[in-house]
Amino acid sequence: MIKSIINPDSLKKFMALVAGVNRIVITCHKKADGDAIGSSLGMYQLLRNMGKNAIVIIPDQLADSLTFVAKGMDYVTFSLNEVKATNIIRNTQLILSLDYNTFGRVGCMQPWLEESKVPKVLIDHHLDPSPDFDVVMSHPMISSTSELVYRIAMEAGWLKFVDKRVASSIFVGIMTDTGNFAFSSSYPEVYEVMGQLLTYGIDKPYLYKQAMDTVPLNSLLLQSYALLNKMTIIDDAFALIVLDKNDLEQYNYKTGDTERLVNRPLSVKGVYWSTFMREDSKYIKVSMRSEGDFPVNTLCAKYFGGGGHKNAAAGEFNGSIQDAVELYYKIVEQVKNDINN
Ligand SMILES: [Mn+2]
Repeated sequence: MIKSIINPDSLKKFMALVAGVNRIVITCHKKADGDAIGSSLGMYQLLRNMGKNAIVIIPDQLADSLTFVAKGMDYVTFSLNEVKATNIIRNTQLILSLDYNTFGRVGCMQPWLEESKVPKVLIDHHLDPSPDFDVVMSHPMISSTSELVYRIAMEAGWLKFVDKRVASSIFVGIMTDTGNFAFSSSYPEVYEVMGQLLTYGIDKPYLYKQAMDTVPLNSLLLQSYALLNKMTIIDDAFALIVLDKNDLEQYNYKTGDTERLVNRPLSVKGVYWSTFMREDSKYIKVSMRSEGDFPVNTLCAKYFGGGGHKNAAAGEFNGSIQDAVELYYKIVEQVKNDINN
């Protein structure tokens, strides 16, 4: 039995909003991951099956590795089609915000969403939802926003509108956000949801292969190079990988090519904190992963203006890659002091 978790009042409000409108915009965070695009497209297809004119707008270009999720479905990329996207936002009757907790996460779309006067609904599993939403369904204990979309469909009585496309999108979101059930999935109900998704005839081996085990050759080579030449391990416990502009150019870097690289050092025995710094065009992108009780979201919030989950977080650094690395070593000293005290 999958228990109801959505606040009944929020669910009722959400259902009333959906019932009262036709045009619905679904948005997710920039650099969409499997859960962001999976939950958005799952919700899109669900609402389409209910006869609603739903549209997904993503802030920036979807990584090649995730385009398979959208097979047979449609979405608009804001950064590539700003006129069309802003027109849709201007004319929508309802905005759904999936897999992010604040409009600061949608990049260039932020002012358009903030200025819109239509009701806004948050469906998310990150901590600390911002108060900018009319309805909030925020569940940090749940594996993924995709799982939440399924639970909302279930609790709203909309399961008759779930089909293979909806189920496949949701499946990809749960699988990717849990690292194929390695983390954030230590409760029975996530498997009950999975079991129900299988009844819609999804192609599990195909979706696994696409989502978890397919990379472009240059990505494989870049990640091999990074581990071999650009990784430092401190005290057998902390790992740092740094890729600068030259490294990225040398391997013809495209968005998504360093996906999951930050996780790799954690497979070394004893390493429980991994940091990856990448010199992007506008800032240094900082990603952190950890194991156990070591909270990387607080580090990313304190030093890199970011946040996330306890074991997976990210932020940005404005300055040179050298300065970012210098700051990292200061954080390491601080962390060591905290551990010793
Ligand atoms: Mn997520």
